[in-house]
Amino acid sequence: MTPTGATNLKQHIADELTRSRQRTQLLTDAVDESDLTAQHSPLMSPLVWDLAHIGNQEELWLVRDVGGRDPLREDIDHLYDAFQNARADRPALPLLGPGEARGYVGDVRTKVLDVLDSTDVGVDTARRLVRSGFAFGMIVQHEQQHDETMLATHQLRAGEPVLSAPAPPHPTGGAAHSYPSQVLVPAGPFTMGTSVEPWALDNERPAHQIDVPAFWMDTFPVTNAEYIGFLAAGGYDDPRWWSAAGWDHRMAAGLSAPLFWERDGQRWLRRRFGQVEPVPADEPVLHVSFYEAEAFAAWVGKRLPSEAEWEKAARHDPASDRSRRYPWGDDDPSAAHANLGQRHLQPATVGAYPQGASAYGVQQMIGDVWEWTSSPLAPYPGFTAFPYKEYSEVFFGTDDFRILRGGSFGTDLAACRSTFRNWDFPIRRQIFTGFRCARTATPAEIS
Ligand code: AVJ
Ligand code: FE
Repeated sequence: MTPTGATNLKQHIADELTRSRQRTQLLTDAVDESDLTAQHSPLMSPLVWDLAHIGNQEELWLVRDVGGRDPLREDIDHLYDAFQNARADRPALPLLGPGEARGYVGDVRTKVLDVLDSTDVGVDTARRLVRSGFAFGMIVQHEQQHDETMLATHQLRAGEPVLSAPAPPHPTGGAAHSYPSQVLVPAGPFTMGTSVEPWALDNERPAHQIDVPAFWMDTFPVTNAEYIGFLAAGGYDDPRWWSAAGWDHRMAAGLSAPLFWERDGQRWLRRRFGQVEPVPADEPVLHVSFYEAEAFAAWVGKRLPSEAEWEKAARHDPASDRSRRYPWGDDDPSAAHANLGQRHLQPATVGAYPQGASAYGVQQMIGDVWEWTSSPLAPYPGFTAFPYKEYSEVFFGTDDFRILRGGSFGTDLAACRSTFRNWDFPIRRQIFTGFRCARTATPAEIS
C-alpha cells in the first residue's frame, strides 16, 4: 500500500509502521529464545539479527537523518550493517540478545513516532527525503522485506510448526481451465517504471518508454502438476534443457526436485513450515531456482519472460495506453485481488484470483510466488541512487543476479507494486520463488 489517496498521511504512516511491527512481533514471538539466536541455515541470519537490524535501519534513517536526533545505539551500527557482516558470520557477532533487541526496536519506534509528529511530510516539502513521507515508507518496506526474509528462515527451521494461517481460496472445478493458457501481448511501446508512485524505490524510477515485440505470456504461473511432468520426463537428467551455468549448478548441487520436496513411493511430499503434506497439483510451483525455471521453460518450448515483458503484461492497459499501478487497476490490493501479506502460508490454486487479472487477462502476477525473469539487475535510463547507494546501485554492473517480479504470499502489500523489482542469485531457492513462461510470437501469429 502507498500513500496515494491517503487523506491523512501521518495517520497512514503510523498505521503502516504499526502493522509492520505486528508482523515482526508475530515472527519473532512465535519461537523461543534459543530459536531466535540459532542459525537455521547458513543462508540466513539468526532471527534476532533481522530484528535488531530492522530497528537499526529505522534509527539511522528516521531518528538520526530525518529527525536530526541524537543516536540511541551508535555502538551497534557495525553489527547490523549487512555489508560488513556476511549472513553466515552473523551468529558469531556479539549481537543484542532477544530481550535487548526487543527493547531497542521499541525505543527506536517511540522516538520515530515523535519524529513523525514534528515532521512535515507533505507533497511540497522541500526536503526530498521526507516529501510524501518517503523515508517513512522506505522504512516500512524495509521492515516488511526483512519480515519476508524471516518467514523464509521459518520455512528452513526444523521442528514443530509454530506458524499457522487459514488455507488460501481454492476454486473448484478446475477454474484455471476456463481461461486460455497463454495470451498475446501485441508489439508496441509501454511505460515501464514510475516517476509518480510516492514510495517507489530508486531502482523503479524513472518512468520510461520501452518498445516490446509481440509475445505470448502464460495466464498462470507454472503449477506443481506441470512441474512434476518435467520431473517425470527426466528433465533433471537431460542437459538439453539447461543452460551451461544451470547444468553445472544442477550437477554440483545435486538438484533433483524443488527445495523441500521429497519422494514418497509414487507421490511427492513437501515440507511447509514444519508440516509434511502431499504436493498440491494446482498450486504454483515454489522454491525453484532461476536455473530450474529456465530448464522447465525450455522443455515446454518456451522461455522465461524478460522483465519488460513481465511488466507490460502486468500493467499496460492497451485501451487507454497507460500503465496501471497494479494489474487490475490503480486500487490498492485487497484480499480479492491477490495472495499477499502472509495472510496464507502458501500460494493459492491457479484461478483463485480472477479479479486480479491484468488488462491482457494475465492472472496472479501479484502475490503467490515471486516470478523469475530472464533479466539481470540493471538501472533504468536516468537512474539516480536515492537515498543510499547500498539499496540497489552497488548491485548493478554484474551478471550475478536475476530479477524477480510480483511478490509472494509472504510479501506485504507495502512492499509490492507492479513496478517493484526484487533480485537474487540464480541458484537461490529458499525464497518464495516460482515462475511463468513466455514465448516470442511468430510472424504468422501476429499477421
Ligand atoms: C531488494 C529484497 C533484495 O532483502 O536483500 C533489505 C532488500 N535491502 N535490506 C533484500 C533489502 C536492505 C533486499 N532485496
Ligand atoms: Fe536490510
